[in-house]
Amino acid sequence: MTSPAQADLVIVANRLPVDRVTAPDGSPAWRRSPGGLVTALEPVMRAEDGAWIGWPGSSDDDDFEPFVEDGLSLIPVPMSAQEVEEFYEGFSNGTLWPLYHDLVAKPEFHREWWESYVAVNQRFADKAAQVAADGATVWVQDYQLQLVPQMLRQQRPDLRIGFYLHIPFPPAELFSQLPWRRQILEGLLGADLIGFQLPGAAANFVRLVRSRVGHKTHRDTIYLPDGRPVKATAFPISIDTAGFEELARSEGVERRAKEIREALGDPRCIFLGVDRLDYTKGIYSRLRAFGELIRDGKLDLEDAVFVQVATPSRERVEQYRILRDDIERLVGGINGDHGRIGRPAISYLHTSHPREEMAALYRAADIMVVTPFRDGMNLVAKEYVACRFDNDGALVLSEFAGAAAELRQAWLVNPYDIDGMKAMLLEAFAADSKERGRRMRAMRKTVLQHDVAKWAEDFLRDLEAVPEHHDKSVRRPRAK
Ligand code: GDG
Repeated sequence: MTSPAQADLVIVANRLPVDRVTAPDGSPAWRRSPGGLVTALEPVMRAEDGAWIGWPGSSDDDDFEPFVEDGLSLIPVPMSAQEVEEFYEGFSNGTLWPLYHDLVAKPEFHREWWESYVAVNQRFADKAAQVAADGATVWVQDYQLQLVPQMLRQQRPDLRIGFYLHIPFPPAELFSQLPWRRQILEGLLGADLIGFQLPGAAANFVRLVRSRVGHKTHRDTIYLPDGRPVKATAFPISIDTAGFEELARSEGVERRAKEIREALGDPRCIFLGVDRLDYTKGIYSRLRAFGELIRDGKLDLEDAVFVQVATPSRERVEQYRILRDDIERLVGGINGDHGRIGRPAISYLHTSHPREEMAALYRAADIMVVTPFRDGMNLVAKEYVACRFDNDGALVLSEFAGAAAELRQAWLVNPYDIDGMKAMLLEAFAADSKERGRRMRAMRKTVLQHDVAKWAEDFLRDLEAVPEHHDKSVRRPRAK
C-alpha cells in the first residue's frame, strides 16, 4: 500500500467512502456509505492504489489520522458542526444543489455560507497539497469542492489536476444568479481538465468562462492569459456493470428476488423506484401518477404494486424534511384509499439497504421508474439494466436524467407531465416480452460497453494528455 504522504493518485471528495457508526457493543466502527460517488469511484481507487481525502461524516470525532479500511487508504478532513451547517447543508446543498438542478427548489444565498465554503475548500486543498507525491495526479470531485483546483494549483503547480462535476452544470441564465459566480469559475479553472456528465454542461461552462471571465476559448479548450490550456469535456459516468450482473446472477440474490415477489403477493407487475429522498428525483409526481392509475381503474391492485425505496438523505435540511412529510402523506393517502389488508398499493421503505438487496429488488421489478426533474446521470437506471441479464424488464426514464442520452430505448417521459407519465407507465405495462427484450438488449449493450472503469480510464487518459503549460519551469518538482 502506498503511504498517504506520497500518493501518485489522490481522490479529493467531500465524503470519505465510509461512515462512522457505533457498533452494537458501543465501539466506533466504519461502514461503507451509499451514494453515486462512492459507487462510481471505489473500483478506480482500488485499481490505482491511491489515497482518498474526505470528510468522515461526523463533526464530533477527534481522531483524524489517516487510516486504511477494507484496503482503501483514507485521509479524513475535519469539519466543525458550524461548518457542516454552513458549508455542507448551507452552501453546498441549500445554494448550489438547487441552483445546478434547474431551480427545482429555491436556492438561498447567504454570505456566511459562502465564507464557510471558501474556508472548507482551502482545508481540502491544503490536505491534498500535503498528500500528493511530486507530479502526482489529483482528481477533485463534485460541486462541494469547486474552489479546490485553483487553491491547490497555487501551492502545487507540479500537479496534474482534474475536476469532475457529478451533477448538471446550469445554463448561463441560472448560474449568473450566483453572487460568487466568478470565483467559482476561476476556482474550476485551476484544473487541467474539467469533466461533465453531458456535452451541454461542458458547453455551458465554456460559454460562461468566455462571457464572465473573458478568457479566449476554442471548442472545448479555454486558454488562460498565461497560455495554460484548460479542457472542459463530457465523460458520462457509469457503473461497475459486470460486478452488478454477477451479483444479480448469484443464488442468494435470485432467492431473495423470489421472496420479495412472494411477499408482495406475486402480482403480475411490480413497479420499482429507488432514490435518495431528494426533491430532484421526482418521487412525489411518480407516486401520484401511479396512484391515479389505480384510482381510475387503469391498473388493478391484483396486477400491479409499487415499491418505493427512498434512502434517507440530508435529513437536517428543511426542504428535505418537508419533502419527506409530503411523500409520506401521499403514500398514506393512496394506501388508505385503495389498499387492502395485506396488499398496500405502495410499499414505501425509508431505509438504506445492502447492495445485495438492491440487486434483488432490481431482479424482482418488472418496471423500473426513474423520473427525476433533473439528474446529472442517474446510476440507478444503469444498475437496473445491468441486473437484467434475462433481457426482460422495462425502464421508464425521465428525459431530464443524464442517462437518457445513452439509454434511448427506455420509455422516456417528461416528469412534469403527469398525464404523459401515466400514459407511459401503461405503455410499459402493456409491452410484450418481445418489445421489452428488444429495448433491454440495446440498453445492455450500451451499459456493458461503457462501464465505470472505462469512464475513469477515459478521464485519466485525457487528463494526462492535456498539453503541458508552455512555461516548463512551472511543472518543476516540489521543493523538499
Ligand atoms: C449523484 C448525481 C449521478 C441508493 N440507495 C441505496 C444505495 N443507493 C445507491 C444506488 C446508486 C447510488 O446510490 C445513487 O446514485 P444516483 O446516480 O442514482 O444518484 P445521486 O446519489 O444523486 O448521485 C447523479 C451520480 O452522482 C454519479 O455521478 O449519477 O446524477 O446526482 O448507485 O444504487 N445503495 C445501497 N443501499 C441503498 O439503500 N447499497
